[in-house]
Amino acid sequence: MAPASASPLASDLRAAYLRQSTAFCPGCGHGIFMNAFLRAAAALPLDFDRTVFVSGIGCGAWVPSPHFLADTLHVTHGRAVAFAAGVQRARPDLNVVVISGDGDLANIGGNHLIHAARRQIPIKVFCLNNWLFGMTGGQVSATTPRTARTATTPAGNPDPPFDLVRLVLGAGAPFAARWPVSQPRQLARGILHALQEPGFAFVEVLSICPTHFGRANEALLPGEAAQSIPWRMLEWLRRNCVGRERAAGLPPEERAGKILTGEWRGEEGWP
Ligand SMILES: Cc1ncc(C[n+]2csc(CCOP(=O)(O)OP(=O)(O)O)c2C)c(N)n1
Repeated sequence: MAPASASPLASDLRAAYLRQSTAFCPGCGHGIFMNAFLRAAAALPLDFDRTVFVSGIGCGAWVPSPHFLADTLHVTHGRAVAFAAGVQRARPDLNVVVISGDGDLANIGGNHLIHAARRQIPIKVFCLNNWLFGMTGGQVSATTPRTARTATTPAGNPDPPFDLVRLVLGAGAPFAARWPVSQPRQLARGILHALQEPGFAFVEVLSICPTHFGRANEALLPGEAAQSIPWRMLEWLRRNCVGRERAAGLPPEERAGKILTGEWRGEEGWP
């Protein structure tokens, strides 16, 4: 199934792995993740005929289903990890890959996520974190940054967000990674490493939702025109994400408020 070239064109990837083109909003970061995922899949190669993709409900959950040319389970909201654990138990010979959103995996499905990490169930979980519930109109989620405006926190979110990498490592995950869609090469490499892991692996993908998050939080994004929100969000990610190795050498005042990116092994403990 894998395209012949080592660095395939997007059109080769589409032909090899997708049923149809996507219906994401203009500027949505989920398409960048899909591209990075398919590049990692082609590089391995990940045999789509021996892979089951599981997703819940939400925009992120639409990445594998209906798009991927593979067996997909598109299940009830929040239950993707539970279904995936069942598939893995019944068919340990298959690769089981979960792709879903932060609301699906960290709000309604948060309990399943931490227990899958604790039990080190050998599934790969990719969380598309766009900082709110995108599909239902932009409500606050467990990863919405403090003070950010959403449909349900118009005066700013009063609560602190989960750090999903810390959460799963604290629960016992042997591998976790975090990369933004503004760094697609590092993201693809992180996805590849997660897919190569023999046990439970988790990747937090910092995606962007210009339609709901960007429009509600223009004040956080320096710049002028509303139509430039997608690239301003990517710029914001570029400025505010810092690799864990670089962060280790920064003075505390420069590190404060930055989002740590990179890959972590469970035995290292919390980042
Ligand atoms: C049991 C249940 N509760 C609520 C909903 C409504 N609902 C559908 S998608 C969604 C949130 C999706 O957010 P997220 O997982 O972050 O994905 P995104 O759309 O942002 O990619 C909610 C609350 C539902 N479908 N089922």
